[in-house]
Amino acid sequence: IVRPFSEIPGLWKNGVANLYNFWKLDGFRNLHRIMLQNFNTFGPIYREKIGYYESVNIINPEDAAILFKAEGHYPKRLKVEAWTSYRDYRNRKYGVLLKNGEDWRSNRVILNKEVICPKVLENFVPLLEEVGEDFVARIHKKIQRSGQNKWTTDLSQELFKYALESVSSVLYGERLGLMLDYIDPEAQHFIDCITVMFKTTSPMLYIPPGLLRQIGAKVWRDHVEAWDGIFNQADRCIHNIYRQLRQETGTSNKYPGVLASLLMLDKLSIEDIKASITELMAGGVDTTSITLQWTLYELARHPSLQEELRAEVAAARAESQGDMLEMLKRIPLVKGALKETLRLHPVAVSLQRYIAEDIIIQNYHIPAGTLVQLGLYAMGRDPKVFFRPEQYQPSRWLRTETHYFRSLGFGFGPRQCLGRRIAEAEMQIFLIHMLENFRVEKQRHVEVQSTFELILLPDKPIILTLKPL
Ligand code: HEM
Ligand code: 2DC
Repeated sequence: IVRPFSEIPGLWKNGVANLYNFWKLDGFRNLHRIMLQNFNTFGPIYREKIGYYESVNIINPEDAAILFKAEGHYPKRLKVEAWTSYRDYRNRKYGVLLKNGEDWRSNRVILNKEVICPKVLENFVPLLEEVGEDFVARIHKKIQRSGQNKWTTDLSQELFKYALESVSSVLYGERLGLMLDYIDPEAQHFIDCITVMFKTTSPMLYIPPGLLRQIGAKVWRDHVEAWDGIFNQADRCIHNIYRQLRQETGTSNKYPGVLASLLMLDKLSIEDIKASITELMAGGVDTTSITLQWTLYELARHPSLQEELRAEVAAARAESQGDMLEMLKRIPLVKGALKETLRLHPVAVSLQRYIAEDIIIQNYHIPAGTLVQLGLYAMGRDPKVFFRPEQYQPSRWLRTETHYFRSLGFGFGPRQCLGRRIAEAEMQIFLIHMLENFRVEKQRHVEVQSTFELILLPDKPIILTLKPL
């Protein structure tokens, strides 16, 4: 017998009281741990209301499958009101990240062909390979300058620059020059704005931005300033390409980048293109760089695994005579390492959908229109889902262990991460170059955990030592 929605366990009756308790637990930065704890208290399904944010939370892969089967033709995530409010406030168009319904679908279908379809990979790989080589050269230089034949540092800033350089080279078909000694202060400002934008978003998940705006709250003002910085920089890059394209006479056969391809295709309005390119540029920095940072951290903690990966890369290099596209087909363990990183350190604490039809999960009835969240962080650490979840074991992704709805770091289905192919290629190429050039070590006795700033970030600086091989 199916139990009614109202009987789902959890705290959902008093949103304001729950928000107060959440705030006392420093929930704005602990969301992932609070979710984990809620699953321990209530079991594999619970209902919750914090402030004005109401959801049903699930953790099992089998339940995730039910959720995604009910996402409908126009899958819809939690509406991040801080982001839509900014655009409404400044009169800017929503891109694919924030659109919904038919408007989302028609834009997404066109973007898919230029950004995520497998055949564009051959255009991206040479561009990303060049950035990877420049990154390695930059690190060698830093090591030389240190005079110690090694470099010990927090790599975050370097990785932000690597990620921005990579995504820009793919979007614009040209380099920003962030691997050089002197970098454009505007680019650095862009990077800083993204961090602030994410950080200021999380309180506004629970307190409506409209209200915060009315009372002139600092968090809203900082958020607006951050998006302004992001849009200004993206506008500059976009205008630059637009102008070049109009002046261009002869046709070169060099890949011109995603933006120019979209402009020439002429299927989306210029305003729609600008909106989505801006989102791609902003979404392409912290996500991959943090994931790479966590991966280097795990490789530093597991030296013999690091050697195994190095051997795989060396063999792949030999077999493919250095053809990077071929190499990427021969590094299953490197790919497993990235999946393993996203299992233990996902960028997104949860995946969510407003379900399009009624469903039954854990024998509870859930009506259409409900916001259902899959606790991705909690699932990745659940011993019922992953054997010895605390162990970083890339090889688990090679074995016959079931992978059914377990590898969801980029989301699922037609609404999954649009930047997925770029992110995967960028991260794989980065690891190939790093493994071929440096041994990565870390200080002993420093345990790094996650903190929630809309995306999950390391809670303290990760200090690594790079030594040339
Ligand atoms: C959406 C994760 C990198 C752009 C998403 C979603 C996740 C995600 C979980 C939501 C998917 C869903 O609801 O099913 C990641 C991870 C990354 C990464 C783990 C890297 C390790 C990137 C990059 C870009 C990007 C590099 C841009 C180049 C986007 C966009 C969306 C999105 C535009 C919204 C797509 C839509 O609504 O149709 N990402 N992402 N992401 N991501 Fe990523
Ligand atoms: C944050 O409870 C926690 O990929 C909330 O590249 C639910 C939620 C909703 C949407 C998620 C967000 C979480 C985490 C960050 C995500 C975002 C959708 C897209 C975004 C996962 C899980 C991200 C990082 C995009 C960002 C694009 C950029 C232009 C802001």
